[in-house]
Amino acid sequence: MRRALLEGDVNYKVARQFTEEIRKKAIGKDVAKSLNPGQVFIKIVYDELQELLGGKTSELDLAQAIPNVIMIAGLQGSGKTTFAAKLANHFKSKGHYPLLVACDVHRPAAIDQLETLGQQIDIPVYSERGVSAVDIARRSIDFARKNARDIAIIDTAGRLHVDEEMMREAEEVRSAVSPHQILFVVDSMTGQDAVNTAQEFNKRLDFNGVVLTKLDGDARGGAALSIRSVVQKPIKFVSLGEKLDQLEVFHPDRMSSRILGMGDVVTLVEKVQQQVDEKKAEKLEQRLRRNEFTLEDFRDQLKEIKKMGPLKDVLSMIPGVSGAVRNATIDDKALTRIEAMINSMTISEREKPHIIDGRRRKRIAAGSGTTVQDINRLLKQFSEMQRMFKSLSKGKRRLGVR
Ligand SMILES: Nc1nc2c(ncn2[C@@H]2O[C@H](COP(=O)(O)OP(=O)(O)OP(=O)(O)O)[C@@H](O)[C@H]2O)c(=O)[nH]1
Ligand SMILES: [Mg+2]
Repeated sequence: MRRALLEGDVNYKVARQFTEEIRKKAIGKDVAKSLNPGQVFIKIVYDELQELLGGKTSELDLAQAIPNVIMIAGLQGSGKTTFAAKLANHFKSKGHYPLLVACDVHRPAAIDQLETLGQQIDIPVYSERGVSAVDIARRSIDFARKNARDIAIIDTAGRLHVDEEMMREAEEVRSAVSPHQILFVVDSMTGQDAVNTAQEFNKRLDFNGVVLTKLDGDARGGAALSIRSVVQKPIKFVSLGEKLDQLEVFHPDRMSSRILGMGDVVTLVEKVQQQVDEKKAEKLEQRLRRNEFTLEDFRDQLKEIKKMGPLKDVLSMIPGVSGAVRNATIDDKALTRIEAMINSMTISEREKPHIIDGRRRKRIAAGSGTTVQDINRLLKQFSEMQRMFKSLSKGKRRLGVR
């Protein structure tokens, strides 16, 4: 599990702490009759993830002041300007009158970018050219007051790396306008680095909350886990695309589902859940290889699958399958029916299914409460399966695989 977390960009210290916590909680835990140990374990992991992500949703509180000042900070390209516009749009849709403030005076096109975004969502942008960031910030507050804008969102300049000049400028802007909220924007694709950057910004600016951007990509959300627990500041929003309405309030419970739903952690949990006796599996593999797979082995396999819980849950844990399975109806009774049919066979019938003639089929159907058609179908499927194993093991031999 720790390895899976590391691969998912979770900081190593956080991963260690997390697995230790899970271990403590899982060992000695009573398993309710209606659940199996695997399900209980997943629940423990889910709860712990949610706790690590902050427990409950942390709303962005607005102060009584007019205007409310929200300052945005973060590295270059992290998505500050895009987020500033998204946030303005978010407040507008809740009946507020935001003002965007262009304090990135270092990159020539930065002001234009914010102005273009402002136009798209019909929100004014305060900007001045050839003036320092601090002056723009200060004057924008007056402008907001005079123009009845109740929230000022200040977009600041980013740098490629944390550097002294950028930090100083951000600190100056902060002391000039005393923001009610400072939000730190971080690109969730930056993985482990995100934690270091967050720590640096937190040291200098003591920000109030975190915004994770680019979660629409294949970032695994590990950054979210690490930042939250290393800097102890809540994640407020997640940004999920370039369109200005692709912003979501951060919900720890949904994020833990996302992390679990990704398969990385789940595959490991699955291993715990399967509880397959390795020796048994090895024996089975040998039988398969020697082409001795019988209906009896088949029945044992079905039992293993059933042990893992409802078939739908089992399937939905396989990465990539979950979406399709969620809406499908899967008949767990089918497994029980097959088991009943095999149980009604004699040992020699299970080992040599070809001896099962019409009379025997009738007897097995009657014994298992099924029909002759059901028996026909099972035997046909089983012989197809055997054929498949046969061709698989032949193929392996040809490829020189043991
Ligand atoms: N896919 C995706 N792209 C995003 C997201 N947020 C921002 N972007 C893109 O990332 C790039 C950088 O975003 P900006 O908002 O300009 O980042 P910035 O932090 O203001 O950058 P600087 O001002 O140069 O420091 C742009 O191409 C955005 O369209 C997001 O949530 N998802
Ligand atoms: Mg920008």
